[in-house]
Amino acid sequence: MTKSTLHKSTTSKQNKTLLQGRRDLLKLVAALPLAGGLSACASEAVPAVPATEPAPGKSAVRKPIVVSTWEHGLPANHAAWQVLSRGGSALDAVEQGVRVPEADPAVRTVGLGGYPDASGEVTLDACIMDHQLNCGSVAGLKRIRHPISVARAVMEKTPHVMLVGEGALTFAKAQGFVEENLLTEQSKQDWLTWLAQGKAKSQINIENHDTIGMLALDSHGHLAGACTTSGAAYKLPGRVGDSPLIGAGLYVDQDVGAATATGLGELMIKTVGCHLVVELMRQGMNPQQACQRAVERIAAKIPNAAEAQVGFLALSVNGEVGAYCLHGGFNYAVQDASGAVLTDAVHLLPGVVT
Ligand code: SD4
Repeated sequence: MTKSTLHKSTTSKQNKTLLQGRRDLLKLVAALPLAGGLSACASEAVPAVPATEPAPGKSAVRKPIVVSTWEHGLPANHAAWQVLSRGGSALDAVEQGVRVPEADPAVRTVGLGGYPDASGEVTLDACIMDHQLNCGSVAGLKRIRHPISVARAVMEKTPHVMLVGEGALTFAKAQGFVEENLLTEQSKQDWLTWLAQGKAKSQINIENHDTIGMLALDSHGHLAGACTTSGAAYKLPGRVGDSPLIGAGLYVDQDVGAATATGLGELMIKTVGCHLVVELMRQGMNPQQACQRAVERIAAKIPNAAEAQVGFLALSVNGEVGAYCLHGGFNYAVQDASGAVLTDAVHLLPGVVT
């Protein structure tokens, strides 16, 4: 990273306070009639849609550039930037970038060391997409550290888009990927604690998500995206989230731009969220406006959406960036020739939660 400007929003002490605040907030929001309550909050919290960049076609293209969800997007972007800054492809950049958190056991929501499902098995979901609608995906993949690279192999070496479960593992091994245990001691202990607590949290909630979604625009003007996760902590075995689903957790259209998502996958699946963001951009919205509109759609149409977190991140074909989330606390990393920045996304509901 040649230059790094990090804007960190919270300390861990603040986080604890905010967590309590989040719980209070959720109780409050749960008590509101959904449509009226959320739109009332929205109008207070977000007086106007801020356009972070000029409208498409009105400025020079900002490239190369790479953007990622969450703070672990910073080192991931750094790896992607090594590819982009040397004239490499967006596709190579996003694959190399997201392999960083996949291999990091400290990132508890992606790859090695990720939270397991309810049976104690780490199962991974990932997808990748290029500027020509080529895409590949794996879901419920066990014992392989880099599902994103398996997804790329599905894209490039099979006539299919998606492989799941045992078939995905068999394919990965045939491609030379090595099986290994992905359940670290820390993840195992946390899982045992969860079991001992009577499975208090059987679904994703605001504390246990942090998928990495990455979008890149290379020096040739090509877009690509990648998304990879261990999914909702302690999910039902067999549960698949949005992250490996083209259109839900990731979408790329070279005519318009790209989008990726984080949060409770069921909400993105129900709205085909990332495809929605890209289509809104096609209709003329900038990435920021499109992400906001997609979150508003989820909040307005899905009962109890406010009990979960949802965040979208988008990149236009001109290199404009936008992000928006339901609850404050979602941040995203941007890297271009001017340096690396971590930014808090604008949110629909009042308050910040982490
Ligand atoms: C899923 N969207 O499986 C993923 C989880 C996630 O940050 O963490 N997102 O639903």
